[in-house]
Amino acid sequence: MIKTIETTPYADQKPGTSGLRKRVTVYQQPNYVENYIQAIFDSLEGFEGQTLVIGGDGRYYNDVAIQKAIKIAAANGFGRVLVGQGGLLSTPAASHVIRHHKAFGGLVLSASHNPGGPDGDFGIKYNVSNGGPAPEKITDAVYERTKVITSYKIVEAGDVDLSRLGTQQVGGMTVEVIDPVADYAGLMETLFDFEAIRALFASGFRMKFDALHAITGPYATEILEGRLGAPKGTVVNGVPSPDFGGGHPDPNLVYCKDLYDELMSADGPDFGAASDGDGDRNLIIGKGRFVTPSDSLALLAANAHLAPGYKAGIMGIARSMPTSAAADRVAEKLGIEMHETPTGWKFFGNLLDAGRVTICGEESAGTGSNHVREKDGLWAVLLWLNILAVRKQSINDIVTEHWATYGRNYYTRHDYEEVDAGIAGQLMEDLRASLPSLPGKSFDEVRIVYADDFTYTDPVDGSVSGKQGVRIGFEDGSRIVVRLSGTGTVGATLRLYLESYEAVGGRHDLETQTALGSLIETAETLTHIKKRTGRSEPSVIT
Ligand code: VG1
Ligand code: CO
Repeated sequence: MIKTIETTPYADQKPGTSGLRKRVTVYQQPNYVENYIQAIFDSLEGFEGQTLVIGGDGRYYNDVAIQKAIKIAAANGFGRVLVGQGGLLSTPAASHVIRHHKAFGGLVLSASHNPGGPDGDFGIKYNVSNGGPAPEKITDAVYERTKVITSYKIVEAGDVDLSRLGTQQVGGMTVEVIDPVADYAGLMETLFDFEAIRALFASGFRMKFDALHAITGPYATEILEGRLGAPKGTVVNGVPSPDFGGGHPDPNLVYCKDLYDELMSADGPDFGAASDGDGDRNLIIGKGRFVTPSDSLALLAANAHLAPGYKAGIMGIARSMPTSAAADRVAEKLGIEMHETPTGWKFFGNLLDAGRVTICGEESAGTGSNHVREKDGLWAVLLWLNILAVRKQSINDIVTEHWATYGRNYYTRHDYEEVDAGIAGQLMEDLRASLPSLPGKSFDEVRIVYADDFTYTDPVDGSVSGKQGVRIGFEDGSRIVVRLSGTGTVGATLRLYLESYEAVGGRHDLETQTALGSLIETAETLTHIKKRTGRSEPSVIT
């Protein structure tokens, strides 16, 4: 029985960088989930009888939201829902399931690297038929719809048993509960040389993968320990928990400090890795060497041909604007296209669909390829393993050789979290207003050559996205970027990105914060972030 329920709009359902992320308590308001999902369906056309994929990272409220989503999908006329067992699907696996089963789209329920639990965050993101996050054209339409919505449709039915594999019926729609890992693991086997990686583990190579009590646990356990023969215990914190074991599922050096310390010790493992809440980010640490995400993108692009899935070479590389230019040097050497896009994976979709790029990455620990339309944490780990199995060198050697060939882009990001939104907004406005006066000025005897607010014109469909972050570039290739986060749920988060280039033959062994010391000071002079926020230090340095 389909029921139409009257509702009133919420004013705050504007999707950010990656879907609608809010506190769980916000989502628990009457009809909050229902309004948003109905607004998504109202903004789409032609899904009658089609397949919708639903899955999430298992965080608190996942189960409640999924039952609602299934019943609203049935009432709106979808023909079939594919849902991961237990409601689980990592973000890259959801992307693959959408593509593999030719679904119309999918709902990915996650707040990614944000903490979970009753006081944590929740999120809903809509992905389109290519498996990628909906483009701005759709997210803008959804937001407009949420502001005027007056009713939603839902079937009256009992809950679906998400623990049972196989098909069930909900109000005339088929719901198929699928193994969340199988399709994805199968895809990985087509891309990488599992035999070579098996031999690497058999030779005594030791690895530690920290799933941070989040979604990659089942995937990493099946693939690394199950199919690749890594010793039991290689995967730690491998059982997803609704509040991520009370932790912060963000794979950076702050929240993975223990893993980092282990890798820096002489008797630690050869390789350390971690992924975030929804499985699309990656942290890569070799013995004695942390690999920055920007460097990792460049290294993976330069070595991808060593894996079977990329043996014909890559078509091009894309990186988000704040990501360091290390990958640009690889593209130049390979003679392939290089693209600079705004922050957020949705901007890579068109380039990947058009076959113009094969590998994409962001400084925020996101790397991926044309195998899906999301960034993919475990994919990056497996590509690293494949490269290590072929090159038979340590990560440290591979990284330092790379710098010797291409030069080194020193890079860091300073986050100021939960800043007063008014102060942060005003700071950005004032900074923007100061931009025209900056070119030509010198700091530490280095001249500013450009200062702008990044505008992206999509080379495939011509769509234009403005105000994507302030960038100030210097004549020696160094760069300061400032933007406001679009994934936070409390106040505002200011992100300051700093980069400098040390050419081939230069000093490649400096500590990052030291190497960037004078640029960090210049950034404060130009932005007054510390002064205006009253913070003496960033909340997180990555
Ligand atoms: C952040 C990152 C961005 C990433 C986004 C989603 O966005 O900077 O690179 O694509 O999170 O990642 P923002 O707007 O807060 O800077 V995930 O793993 O949270 O889906
Ligand atoms: Co994520």
